[in-house]
Amino acid sequence: RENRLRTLFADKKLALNGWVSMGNSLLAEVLSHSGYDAVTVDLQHGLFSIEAAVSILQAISTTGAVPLARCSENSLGEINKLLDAGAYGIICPLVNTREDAEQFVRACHYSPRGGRSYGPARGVLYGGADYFTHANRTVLTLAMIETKLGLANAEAIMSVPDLDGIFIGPADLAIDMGLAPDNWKDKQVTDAIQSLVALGAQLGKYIGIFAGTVEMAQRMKEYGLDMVAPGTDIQLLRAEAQARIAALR
Ligand code: 3PY
Ligand code: MG
Repeated sequence: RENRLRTLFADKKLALNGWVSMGNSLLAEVLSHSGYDAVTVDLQHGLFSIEAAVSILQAISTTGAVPLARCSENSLGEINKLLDAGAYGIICPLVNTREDAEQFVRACHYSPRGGRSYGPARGVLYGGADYFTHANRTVLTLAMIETKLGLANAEAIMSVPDLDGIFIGPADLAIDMGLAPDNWKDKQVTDAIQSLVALGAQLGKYIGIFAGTVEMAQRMKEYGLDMVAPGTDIQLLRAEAQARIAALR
């Protein structure tokens, strides 16, 4: 099966990415039915482990949303399990150097392009019986740039062969710049985001970002991002609960 995120990228269309940080497959199924182009299972900040991620990936793949996962760290073992479980793309946190990016890309590709080990139990169910022959080119690899070091090394990171692109972590980046995590409007952060978007356009790489509010997501759309994740499941639930309570108090 093709990866529809690649088609959207080729057509220069913005992809909207849902974010699962609660370890419940029904919630993931509900979210995935809402019309997102992709839904990400977050193993880094989601308070659950790999077993829960499997049923969440199953829930996402009952819909047309492309199942993605954010691994908890740059680990061959965990990344291989997530791909075996049917993730069609991996977002890797805290990629700070070219070496980090090379390690990440190797974990996502079978030899000779990498060192991924074979055993795609659900990969073949989601991706098709020919999974092995196309996995290296269908699975999307996004390295997170979310530190000053990562930002300084952005061009070297983005130049790694077989890395599809980056996913910007504005909260960690703001913290590393000495700002509050939600201070994305600070010029240091917006300048960084815009320079990464320009670099992506120059190098033909995919650029995604997390945006906790609708206002931020709209601004990121204006900046020309390829993918925006407009809030986590928890953020959506809280915002809507608070809005309804405020409307009725
Ligand atoms: C960040 O903003 O640091 C993130 O990792 C968002 O997912
Ligand atoms: Mg982060």
